[in-house]
Amino acid sequence: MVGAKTYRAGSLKEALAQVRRDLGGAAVILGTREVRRRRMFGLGSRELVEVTASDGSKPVGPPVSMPEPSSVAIPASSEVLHSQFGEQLSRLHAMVEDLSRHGRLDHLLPDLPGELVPTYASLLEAEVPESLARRLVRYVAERLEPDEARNPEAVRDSLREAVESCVQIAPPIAAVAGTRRVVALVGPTGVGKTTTVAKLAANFKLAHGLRPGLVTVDTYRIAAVEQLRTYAEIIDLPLAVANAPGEMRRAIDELGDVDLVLIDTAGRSPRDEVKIRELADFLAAAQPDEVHLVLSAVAGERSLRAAVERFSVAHADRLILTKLDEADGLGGVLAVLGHADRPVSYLTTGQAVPDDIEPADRARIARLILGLDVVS
Ligand SMILES: Nc1nc2c(ncn2[C@@H]2O[C@H](COP(=O)(O)OP(=O)(O)OP(=O)(O)O)[C@@H](O)[C@H]2O)c(=O)[nH]1
Ligand SMILES: [Mg+2]
Repeated sequence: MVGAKTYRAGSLKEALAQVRRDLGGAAVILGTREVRRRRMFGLGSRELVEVTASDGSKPVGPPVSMPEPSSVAIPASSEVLHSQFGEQLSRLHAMVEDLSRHGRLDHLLPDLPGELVPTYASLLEAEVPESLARRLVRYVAERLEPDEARNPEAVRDSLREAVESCVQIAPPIAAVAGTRRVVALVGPTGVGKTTTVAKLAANFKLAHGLRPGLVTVDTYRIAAVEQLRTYAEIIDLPLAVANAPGEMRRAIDELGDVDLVLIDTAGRSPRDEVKIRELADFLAAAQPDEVHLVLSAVAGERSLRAAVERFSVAHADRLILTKLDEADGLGGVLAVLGHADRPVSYLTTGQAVPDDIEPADRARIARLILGLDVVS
C-alpha cells in the first residue's frame, strides 16, 4: 500500500501514464489539478498537471468518480450546487482540451521526432502561427541528430538560429554631420511614433552630437502638435509644421542647418486608405531617405500584417517595433517579420525618452521572441 502519491507531467495523458506505470491498472485517481506555469525554453508558458493517486488498496480520500446517489450531499443552496457543478465542468473541459490538443499534435507531426513535439507546443503557446511553428521545428529537426534533439540546449540553439533566419536587420539611421538626412515615421494610431521621434532626436543630439530638427504633419489634433512641440522644447530642437503636402519642402527648409530631419506623421488606421494615400502625398513631397513603419509588438498578427500591407503605399522600407515591454508573446511579430520582407531598424522598450530605444540586433530579437532575453 502506498497511500496517496502525486505525479506531475506536462499533460494529463502523460501524468496518467506515470500513474499506470507506477501503481498499475487498479490505481484510483484522487484528484487532478494544474499546479503551475513554467516556461519551456522561455517560450510562452505551460500548465503542469498534477495527479494524486493511490494504488487502490486502501481508501485515502474521496476518489474522483461519480458518487453513489445515496452519498450525494444536499448542498446548502443552489448557489453551492452551481459552483460545484461549474468547477467540475471546467475541470472536465480542461481535461478534454488537453487530451485533444496532444492527440492533435501527434497526428499533425508524424514527420517530426517526438522529442520536438514539446518545442512545437511551446511555439504555439508563444502565439507563433502553426505553419511557421512547423517550419521552425522542421528546421531544427533537419539540423539535429536524434540524440541532439533530446538535448534542450541544442534544441534551443538551433531554434534560435531558425528564428534569426526570419529576421532582417536595417542599420541605424545614417545621419552624418554636415549632410541632411530626411527620415519619416509612419504607422497606425497610438503605436509610439511621436515618442520614438523624440527618443531618436534626443539620442542623435545627445549621444552623437548631431543637429536634428522635427517636422510634424499631424495637424488634425492640436494636442499632437503640442506633444511634439513639448519634446522639441525640452530637447532644444527646431520644429516646423506642414499643414499640406505643398508645405512640406518649406517646413523642412525652415529647420535651417540640420543634419537629421525627423518627420512625425499622424496615426492612420490601416483600414483608412484615403488617409494613408494623403500621408503618401506628404511623404512624396518630403522625399525622405528612409521611411520607418512603426508597429506595436502588442498588436496581433492580423493587424500587424494589415499595417505592413497598407503602409507599403507610403513606401515604408523599415520597421520599428515598439512596446516590447508590454508584449506577452512575440509569435505574431515573428510571423510578420518573416513575411514582411522589411528589415527592423529599432526596438523600443518603454515610455522613457530618450532611454527606452535600441538599434535592432538580430540575436537580441530572436532571444526576445524565444523569451531567452528580457526587455531591460
Ligand atoms: N510601454 C511602452 N509605451 C510606449 C512605448 N512607446 C510609446 N509608448 C506610449 O504609447 C503611447 C502613445 O505614444 P505616441 O508616441 O503618442 O503614439 P503615436 O503613434 O504618436 O500616436 P498617434 O500620433 O496618436 O497616432 C504613449 O503613452 C507612449 O508613452 C514603448 O516602447 N513602450
Ligand atoms: Mg503621434
